[in-house]
Amino acid sequence: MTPAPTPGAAPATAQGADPTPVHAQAPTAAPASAPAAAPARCGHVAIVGRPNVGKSTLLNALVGQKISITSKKAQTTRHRISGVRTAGASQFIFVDTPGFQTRQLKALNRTLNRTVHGVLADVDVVLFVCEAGRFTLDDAKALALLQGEAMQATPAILVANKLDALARRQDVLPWLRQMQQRHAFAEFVPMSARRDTDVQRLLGIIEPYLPEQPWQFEADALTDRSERFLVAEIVREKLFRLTGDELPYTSTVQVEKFEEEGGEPEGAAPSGSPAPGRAAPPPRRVRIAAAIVVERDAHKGMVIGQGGERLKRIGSEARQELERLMAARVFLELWVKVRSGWADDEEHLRSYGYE
Ligand SMILES: Nc1nc2c(ncn2[C@@H]2O[C@H](COP(=O)(O)OP(=O)(O)OP(=O)(O)O)[C@@H](O)[C@H]2O)c(=O)[nH]1
Ligand SMILES: [Mg+2]
Repeated sequence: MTPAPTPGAAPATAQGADPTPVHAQAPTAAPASAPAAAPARCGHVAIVGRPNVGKSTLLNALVGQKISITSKKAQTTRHRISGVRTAGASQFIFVDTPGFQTRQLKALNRTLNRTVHGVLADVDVVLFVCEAGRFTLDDAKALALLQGEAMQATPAILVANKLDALARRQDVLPWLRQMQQRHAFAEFVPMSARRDTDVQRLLGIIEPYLPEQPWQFEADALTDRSERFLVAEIVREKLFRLTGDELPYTSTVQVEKFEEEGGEPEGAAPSGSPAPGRAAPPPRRVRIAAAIVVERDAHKGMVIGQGGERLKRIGSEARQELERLMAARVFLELWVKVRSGWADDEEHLRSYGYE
């Protein structure tokens, strides 16, 4: 791991990360430096598992702000994204990963798996997420990742998620005993990423596994990714949520323009309420243009919808969410572009930001 600056210092730019990390909108009351009593802790916590078990939902809950997109469909997350939570003297750097792919091995899926492997190589603790009471062949393949030699020394915590959806709660104990046989997990946490008390309890369970070392991000940092990256992700989320099953696998989003009109520069922490006696700064305005890239002409029609209705709705939902996240007035222009074979072409994948 790279040497870290002292708590409160400027954030280190993680390898491959965007240069302008997003910060909490209202800086928390957390101290600029860790209290002297407790030693500063800081560590990377990977969140891994098969697709659709709730990894991104969990990341957002742990961070306390939505930074990673989620949907009912598998293969929602396609990039490594870090979410930062600083509480007391401890800084948690959670790393969300794409669901480990075990089926079609297109270039895109190989890329997703490479991302998972890359993350695991350099973390202090792993959250292995599955659905409480269920353990499928795909879970087993994802778990095998933790059983390679390189991972032997890294503690792994079993997160048995979606406990709220389990019909017979009494089944969870015998199931946990079976899980104990499958891997030497350091902790077993049956929970729901949708319940705040469960999420807070999980934070407490993870904390002792963070090494004692200075923080790597400022106390109010939320993610290592830039607003520009989050724009592409949020548009992709609306696309996933508002279109049929086939589309997600064959589409991606490319931000072609991101321009500030006055106000604060890109990446600056949005300001809270102005100091008494001072005029409020002019509202921040951001002009964004993004292309939805699909593989076939037929898909283009699916995205645009009857009379352009669907594209309009994708744009309007994305814009509303971006305005909240960026505390800005957002002008979002979207269009659809056909690039056949992009998901099976390593060159294209790189140009769209896949690692
Ligand atoms: N009932 C219930 N549903 C949940 C819970 N956590 C997540 N979900 C739902 O599970 C679905 C998948 O969630 P995601 O967070 O996108 O899953 P993921 O593991 O990140 O998926 P990929 O990125 O595709 O690998 C979404 O519809 C979530 O709302 C939970 O605790 N209970
Ligand atoms: Mg995800």
